[in-house]
Amino acid sequence: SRPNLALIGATGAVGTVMRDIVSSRDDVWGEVRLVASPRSAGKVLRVRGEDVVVRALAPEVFDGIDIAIFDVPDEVSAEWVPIAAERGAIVIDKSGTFRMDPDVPLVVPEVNPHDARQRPRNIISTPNCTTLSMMAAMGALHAEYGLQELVVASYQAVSGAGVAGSARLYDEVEALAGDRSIGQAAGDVRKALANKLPDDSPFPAPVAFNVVPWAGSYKDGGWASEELKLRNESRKILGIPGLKVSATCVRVPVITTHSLAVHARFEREITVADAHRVLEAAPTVVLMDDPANGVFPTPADVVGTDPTYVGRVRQAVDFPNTLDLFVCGDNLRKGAALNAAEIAELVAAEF
Ligand code: 11C
Repeated sequence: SRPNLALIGATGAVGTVMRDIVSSRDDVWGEVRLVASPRSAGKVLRVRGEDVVVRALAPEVFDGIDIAIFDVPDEVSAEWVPIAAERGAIVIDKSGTFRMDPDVPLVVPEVNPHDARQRPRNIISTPNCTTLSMMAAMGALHAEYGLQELVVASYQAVSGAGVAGSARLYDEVEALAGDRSIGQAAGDVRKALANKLPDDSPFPAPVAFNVVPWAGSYKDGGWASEELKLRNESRKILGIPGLKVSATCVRVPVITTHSLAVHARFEREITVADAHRVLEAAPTVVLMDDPANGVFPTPADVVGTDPTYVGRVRQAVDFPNTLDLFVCGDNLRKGAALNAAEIAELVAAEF
């Protein structure tokens, strides 16, 4: 039979892409129910070519629901995911709340699909969009060459911070456009924005004409939460508890698509040709690696598409068994909605 699906957080940045993805992939669903905060209840949104009225989050919205995909803030998931699971829905949760719970699998279908079957709490988590942006590629390389260490620098798009993140970059660019005196003196971008925009940016510094070495919340030792998530989640997904990971997460003036510069050390000797062979064989990875002819992935060229793109694969000159490479992935698609939809389809196949 066809399971009934609920999308919780249907009006957010990821929710919008989620409706598009559910509408364009093979339709395996019975009812598709849209749920959001009371503020958005009553709105009419399109999904699968039909108008659906958004319902306010309440215990009853899970009645008759088999699978519920949550994309809401951590604290909303903490409260509502257990309610949905107790009422019989299998929950796929995008928040950070349950990802490291040993009784909750953290799943990337290309890497650890079998983990989705062990879900004692009726909850499956889907990873952080930064972690996800490299998982299909790194999982494929790990399967053959055994990953030991990852050093990563991220170049994260503003839509990782939701609708407000994208709105802020558009507003900043508009506020600064045409002023060719800007970006030449310390603090001038900040000052120009302070005169034109409210002081309510989701980012701790101007993001237009700038890069911001911070993503997420403050953690002990000066780490940003995104950097620790990248470490902990990579270990769990790949099933390598001792994987050495160090990351620096940076926000850049890109609307959507996260990029990562990855320095990866393997157990076995690996050449660029080896990596090309593995990545070309990985069904959801696209290799774009011909830099002599200007071929490498950039966010502007991959946004709105599903695969993980890899380029700039090089053998690290001074490090044995080590590659450097550049990865791009749409943070709202594979980084969020698409991965959740793929997990939901894995579960739906059990019905
Ligand atoms: C960002 N990756 O780009 C974040 C947003 O743990 O799912 C998602 C946070 C998370 O800001």
